[in-house]
Amino acid sequence: MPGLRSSEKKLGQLSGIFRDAQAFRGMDPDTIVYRVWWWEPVPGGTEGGLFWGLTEIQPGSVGDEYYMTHGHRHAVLDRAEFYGTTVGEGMLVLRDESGRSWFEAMKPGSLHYISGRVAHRVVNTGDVPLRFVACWPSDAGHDYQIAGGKGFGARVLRQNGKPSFTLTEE
Ligand code: S6P
Ligand code: ZN
Repeated sequence: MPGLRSSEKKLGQLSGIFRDAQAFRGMDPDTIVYRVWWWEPVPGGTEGGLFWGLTEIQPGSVGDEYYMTHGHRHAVLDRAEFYGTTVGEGMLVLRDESGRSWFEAMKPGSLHYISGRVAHRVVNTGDVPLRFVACWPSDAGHDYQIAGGKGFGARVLRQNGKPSFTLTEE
């Protein structure tokens, strides 16, 4: 099908994202953290079209911080997005322009509406690959600057064997 794409994100491409730099340096940079398959039925930038994607995040952690996506907000700021979880458990970490950070629990069947202007990142807190589908406008684009290791104001860390959403000063 024309417009079908895929990409994989390896640990080495997520430098600066995880808090424990020492643990990060001790890991294999070729380890795949997540993969994305998506369909662009119209060219990127087309007004009025939609893209559809599937993301699969592996279980794992860097130190006590669970594997997660890089995170972004949309380049065209007011463009929203839907996420729907199909397999696994995780947390959708969100941050609005005022700097308020919060999360939504992800589990099979959970649906999430991400308003425009809100940065979004997904964390796999479970023992199996976390899969979610996404639908977003074809002219949304991506701005990855917000998440250059900082910018979300929150981290999901394993504490006493359980995921804990922790606000940070970053
Ligand atoms: C696109 C949508 C997802 C992410 C994917 C990977 O708007 O939010 O398809 O691109 O989950 O995350 P990231 O932060 O590396 O783009
Ligand atoms: Zn997005």
